[in-house]
Amino acid sequence: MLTEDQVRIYRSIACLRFMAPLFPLPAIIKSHCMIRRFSGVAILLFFFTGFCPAQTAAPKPFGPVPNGNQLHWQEMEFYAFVHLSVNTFTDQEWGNGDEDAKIFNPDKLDCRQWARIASEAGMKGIILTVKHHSGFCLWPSKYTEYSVKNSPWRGGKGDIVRDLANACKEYGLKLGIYLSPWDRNSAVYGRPEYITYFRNQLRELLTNYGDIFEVWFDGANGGSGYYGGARETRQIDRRTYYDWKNTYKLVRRLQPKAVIWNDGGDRADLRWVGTEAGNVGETNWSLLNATGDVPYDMLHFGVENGDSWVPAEVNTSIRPGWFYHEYEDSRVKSLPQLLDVYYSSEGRNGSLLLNFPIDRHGLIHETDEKAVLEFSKAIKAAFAVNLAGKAKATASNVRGGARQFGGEKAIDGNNESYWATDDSVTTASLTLDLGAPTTFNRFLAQEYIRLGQRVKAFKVEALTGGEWKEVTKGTTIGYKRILCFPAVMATQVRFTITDAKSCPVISNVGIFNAPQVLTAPEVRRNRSGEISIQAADPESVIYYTLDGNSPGVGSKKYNGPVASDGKIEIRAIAYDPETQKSSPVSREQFDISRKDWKIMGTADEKAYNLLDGDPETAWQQPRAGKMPMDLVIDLGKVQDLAGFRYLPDQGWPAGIITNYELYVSMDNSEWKLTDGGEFSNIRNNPAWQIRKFPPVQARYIRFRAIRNTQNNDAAGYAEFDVITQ
Ligand code: FUL
Repeated sequence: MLTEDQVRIYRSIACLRFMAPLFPLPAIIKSHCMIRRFSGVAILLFFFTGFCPAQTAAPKPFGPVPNGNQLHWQEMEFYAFVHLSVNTFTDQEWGNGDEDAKIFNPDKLDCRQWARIASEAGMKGIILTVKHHSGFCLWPSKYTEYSVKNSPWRGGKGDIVRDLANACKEYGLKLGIYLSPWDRNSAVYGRPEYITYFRNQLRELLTNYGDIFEVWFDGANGGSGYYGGARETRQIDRRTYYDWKNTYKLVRRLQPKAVIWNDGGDRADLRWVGTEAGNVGETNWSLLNATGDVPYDMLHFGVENGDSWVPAEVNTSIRPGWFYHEYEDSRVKSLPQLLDVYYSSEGRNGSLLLNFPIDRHGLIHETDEKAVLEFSKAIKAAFAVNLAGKAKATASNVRGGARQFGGEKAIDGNNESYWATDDSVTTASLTLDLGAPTTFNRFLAQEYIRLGQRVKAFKVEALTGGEWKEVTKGTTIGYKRILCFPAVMATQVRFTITDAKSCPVISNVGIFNAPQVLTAPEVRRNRSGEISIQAADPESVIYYTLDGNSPGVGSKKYNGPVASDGKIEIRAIAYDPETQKSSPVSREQFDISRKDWKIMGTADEKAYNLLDGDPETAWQQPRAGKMPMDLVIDLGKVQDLAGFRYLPDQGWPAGIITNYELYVSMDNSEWKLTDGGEFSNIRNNPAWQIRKFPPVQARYIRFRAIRNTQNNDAAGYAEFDVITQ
C-alpha cells in the first residue's frame, strides 16, 4: 500500500505527463523513498534543473481531421458495389421507369454468393443499389408498388436487402445502400412530395436492416423519364430540391455510425473523385472546402488548404458497364487493369469501391469472380512481407528525443504508434538499415491521419554500391500511399519528407518486393508497320521471335518498337529475371502492311482508327446513311486476297455488324460479291471475326454492313484487315 504522502507525490510527478513513460510507478516510488528525507525544495530543484528531459507531448492535430466514422470507413479500404435492377433484364444502364416489374426475375439470386466472393476477395462490405434511377425497389417498400413485391421473383415475397443484410452478417461484412435520389418512375418526382417519399424510403432502409455503414446519394439526373405516365423531362434545382441538410440529419439520427457519400456540391462525409475510371489524383488531399462549387480538379486532387475533411472514394466497375450485359462477358478487367486501379486508388489515399454487375440469374458472373480473386491474390502476394519490418530505423529528428515517437514506431506493425518530429521540423528522414542487400519494388507510407494530413512531398533513396540513389518520389501521403518502381537492390533505404504543412507524423512505412505479373504480353502493329510489345508488368523483360520459333531467354530482347513490312508472325514472352519465370507465349500474325491503304468516300481522319492497330480506337460511320452501309478501301495495289478480319467497336455496343457482304474490285467500278453471311454471337462476344474465302485478286474491297445488333443504321469498326494468300 502506498501512503497518502507517496500517492500525492506520485501524482504531482505524474502530472508532468512526460515522466510517466520514462519512470514507471515502482521506480518512482522507490526513488521517492530514497529522497523522502529531502526537503520539497530539493525535489523541485531535481525536476526543474538540467535533469528535466525535453517536452514530449504528442503533436497537436493540424487542420481538419477525420471523425470517428470517417476513420473506420478509411480503414475498410476495399469494398464491393453491386448493381442490379430492372435494367439488368433490358440490357440498359439506366432504366426509364416504365419497365414492367414482371421482367425482374433472377432465377438463382443468391446474396450469399455475392458475400462469399466479396469476403474471399478481402473486401470489407457491400453497397447495394437498392433503388437505381428507374425507381424500381429491391425491397418491398410500402411506399410504392414498383418493387420486387410485384415481380415474379419469389412470388413477390422476396426482399433482396434483407437477404443481403443476412449474408453480410454471415460473412462478417458491412452493408451499405445506394438510394438514387433521381426516380424516373415516381409520378411526384420534381415536386416537394417526392422528398417526403424519398425520406420515407430512407427511413425504411435505415431502420429495418441493422447497421448501415455507408449511404450513397448519386447525383446523376438525366431529366427525362416515365414519371407515373407523364413521360416528360423534369428539371430540378440540384442546390435546393433535395434539402440535403435535413436528409443528412435523418441519416445521422437513424444510423449514427454511417458515412454519407454525395457527389454534388452538398458536402457529406466522402467525395467522388470526378471519374468512374478507377483512379484519383497522385496528389490527393482528403480535404475540401465546406462551401462552394467542387469542379473536377477539387474532386480529383482534393483541396490542399480545404477547411473540411472529405476523403476520396474511388468507384469503378469490374466491367465497362455498371449493370450486367452479356456482351461484356469478354470485357472484364484484366489483372493488370485491376492492379492499376488498386495502385491508383488505395495506393493514392483513396478507398476502392469495386462494382460487380449482377447477372440475370442474380449472381456475380464466374468471369468476374475469377478476376477479383486473382486480383486479391496478387495484392496479398505483393504485400505479404514488409522487408522493412526488421530493419534498424534511424530518424534525423525525433520529437523531444522521446522513444515513443522514435523512427522504429513507423515499422513496428502498429498503426496506432508513430514516428513524429519536433513541431519546428517539417523536413526529416528515416533511414532503414536492412542488414543485407534486399530487392524491392514497392514503397508504402501512412500518415497518422487522426492528427491531420500533413506531408506535401517526399522521396525515397536506396543505398546501392555505397551510393545513395533516388528511387522514387511522391507528393501527398495521407492514410496510405504506395509507389511502384523497377526493382532495386539495396542495403539501406532512406525515406525523406521534403515538405510538410506541419511536423510529419508517420504511422507506417513498408518496402515490398511484389512478384511480377506474368501474363502473355500484348502485341500490336500500327499502320506504318511498327510492332510494339507490352508486358503487364513494366519490370518484365520481353523476348520475341519473328521466325515462328518459340521465344526464350536466348531470343531477341525487346527494347522498343520493331519496324516491319508485309506478312509477319511474332511470338513473345514476358520474363522475370529474378524468379526466372516466363509468361505464356503470345502469338500474333500480321498480314500485308496497311500503310498505303486509303479509306474511300470520307474525309474523316478518324476513319483511319480502323487501320491503326489499336483496338481501343474506333470509327463510327456517320449516321446520315441507311443500312446497308459500305466501307470501301483502296489497298494501294493488287493483292491476292483470301479472307478478312473485322473487330467491332470495343467501346460501346453501337454499330456491331452482325450480317455482311464482302465485294472486291480491280478498278473501283466493277464489283464482285466474294463472301457474305453472319457473325454469330458477336453481340455477346465482340471479338475479332475472321472469314476466309477462295483466293481472288483485287485492289479494292467493299465491306457492306447489312444489319447490326441494334437493328439501326450504325456501323462501327475498331479494326479491319485482310488475309492474303
Ligand atoms: C452513376 C450512375 O448514373 C450509374 O448508373 C452508376 O450507378 C454509378 C455508380 O453512378 O452516376
